[in-house]
Amino acid sequence: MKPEILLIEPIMKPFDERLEADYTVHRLYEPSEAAAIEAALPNIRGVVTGGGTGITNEWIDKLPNLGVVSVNGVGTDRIDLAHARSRNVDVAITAGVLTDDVADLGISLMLALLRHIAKGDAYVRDGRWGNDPFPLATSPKGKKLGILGLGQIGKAFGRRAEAFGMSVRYWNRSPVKDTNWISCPTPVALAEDSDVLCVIIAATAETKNIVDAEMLKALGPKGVIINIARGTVIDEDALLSALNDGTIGGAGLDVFVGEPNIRKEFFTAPNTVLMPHQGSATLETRMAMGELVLSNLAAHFAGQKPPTTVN
Ligand code: 8YV
Repeated sequence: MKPEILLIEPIMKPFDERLEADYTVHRLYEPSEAAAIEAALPNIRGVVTGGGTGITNEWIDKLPNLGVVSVNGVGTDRIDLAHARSRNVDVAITAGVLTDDVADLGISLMLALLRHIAKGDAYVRDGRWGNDPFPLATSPKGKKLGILGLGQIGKAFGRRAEAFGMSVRYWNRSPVKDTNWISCPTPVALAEDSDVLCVIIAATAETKNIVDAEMLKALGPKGVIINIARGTVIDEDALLSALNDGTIGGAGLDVFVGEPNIRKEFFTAPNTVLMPHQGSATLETRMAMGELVLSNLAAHFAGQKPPTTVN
């Protein structure tokens, strides 16, 4: 008998096929499977989900024999890790394999903002070249980068920024030992000392809206903010006001509250570059993530602890 698992959001075809080969797969996103899933609840022993989707406590509690949640991502903000532990459920993530691509996307957003890439693209396509002036851009060289949340991705962003001639400082909730970069005492102090602020802090109850009106004011009218973490770590009301009234110079955003139904005000906010949550979305990284999702699941069903369990 193949073990039964619940797939909460679609996964790339090659991994879907391999799941299908090794497990009985129930697809929560397929309305036609709802009745079969209700009947199978006691048999489901594993869950596969995405970092942005997670799983609710209600669903964890509906699955009495659940032992593992294998997350296709590193964010666990949509999973109550303590609750999962209390039910003896291991939650495993795709640690390590997406670091470089997420950092690359953050750098892309930074350069796109500083060098007016999106504006330039529209300017050429609109036939304005030769008719209207185009604004001078800002060089990253010699500028100060602030990193809010110095985990693996923050460090990868910082190393890349140094290659562009930027100096790096950060704020982190706990002390970071293996770095020579300057540690700022508070998030506001970090923003005050940054030309570019990269937000890559884990989304938790404590970090909700950590980037608030005060931080944005401290970043200032020439400062730009990059968010490659989660929408919830920025107060979006404060961000939209700060963009519209020139409190800050611009924003490069890959993540938003309520994705994909984001606030329409972002469409018209000045000096913004928007991406549809694509940090880890390269073929290479998504293949590596899929492998890790499957190997974490396989480890559990082989009676081992999934290697990248986080709870
Ligand atoms: C994915 C992510 O887009 O790792 C994360 O937490 O947000 C991204 O890598 C997401 O997990 C897909 O659901």
